[in-house]
Amino acid sequence: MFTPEEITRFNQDGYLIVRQLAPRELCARMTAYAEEALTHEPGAALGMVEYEADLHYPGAPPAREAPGGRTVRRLLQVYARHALFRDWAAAPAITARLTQLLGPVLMLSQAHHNSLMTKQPCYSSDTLWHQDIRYWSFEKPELISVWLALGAEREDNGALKLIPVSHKMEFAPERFDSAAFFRTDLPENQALIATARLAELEPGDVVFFHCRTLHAAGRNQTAHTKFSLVFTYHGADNHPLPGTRSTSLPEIVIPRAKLDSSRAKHGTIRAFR
Ligand SMILES: O=C(O)CCC(=O)C(=O)O
Repeated sequence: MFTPEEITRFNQDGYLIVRQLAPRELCARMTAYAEEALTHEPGAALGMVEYEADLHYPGAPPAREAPGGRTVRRLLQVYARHALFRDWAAAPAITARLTQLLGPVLMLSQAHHNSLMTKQPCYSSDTLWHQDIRYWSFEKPELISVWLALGAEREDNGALKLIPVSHKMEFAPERFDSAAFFRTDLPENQALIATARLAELEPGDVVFFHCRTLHAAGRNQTAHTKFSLVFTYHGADNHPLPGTRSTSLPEIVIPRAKLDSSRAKHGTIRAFR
């Protein structure tokens, strides 16, 4: 469970890092799955991978036919791929904490994230400043992503950078470009970006972050692929809007976590209230 102080910090900053939530052995097994998938690309034919070249982010190969054009940026639909990921998605270490923030019944959205990021050397790209809410259409902007580092994450291999408190800020539409990236040419945006914090992570560390928290990440400048697993959750009282991409795949109802005695101690304090 989160302590009341952690919930206050999440609500204040829009993200929270919890160290060593996943065992190293689990991280190693997930990494082995990803390495195998990158070697054989089993999901490529089914559209279950995303290529760097398709997004055209800075640093990405210009086309799938270009050198490095088959560099996989992430393995998609990991919930459906393997029990390793399904079990993690429903692990009490995650879900007990999320119920404190999102309410008693948790849903996992398969329509974005639900992926294993594979930030590879040579051909990875810069993810510019953005809020993840751009990926979803829900009744309320109340979704939380859970980012599990499977290896060390540092600035030089493209660790996340997050801007504290940005989830509470209202931004005029002009502060974003046409692709919904937060513009870096505006002095008021630059001032905010200067407050960003780097999320340096060890394997097993988890970042919980709000869907309105501005974040970015650089490309991988090391010789080793960086692997991170990301799922996104919302409360059952927050529905995806019909006819949008958010309803393109079934929502997963996450079984209720078995709560330990610390729940009695800390209680349930919902965020977003
Ligand atoms: O690792 C990265 O490049 C960041 C990914 C990201 O922010 C996203 O997919 O929303």
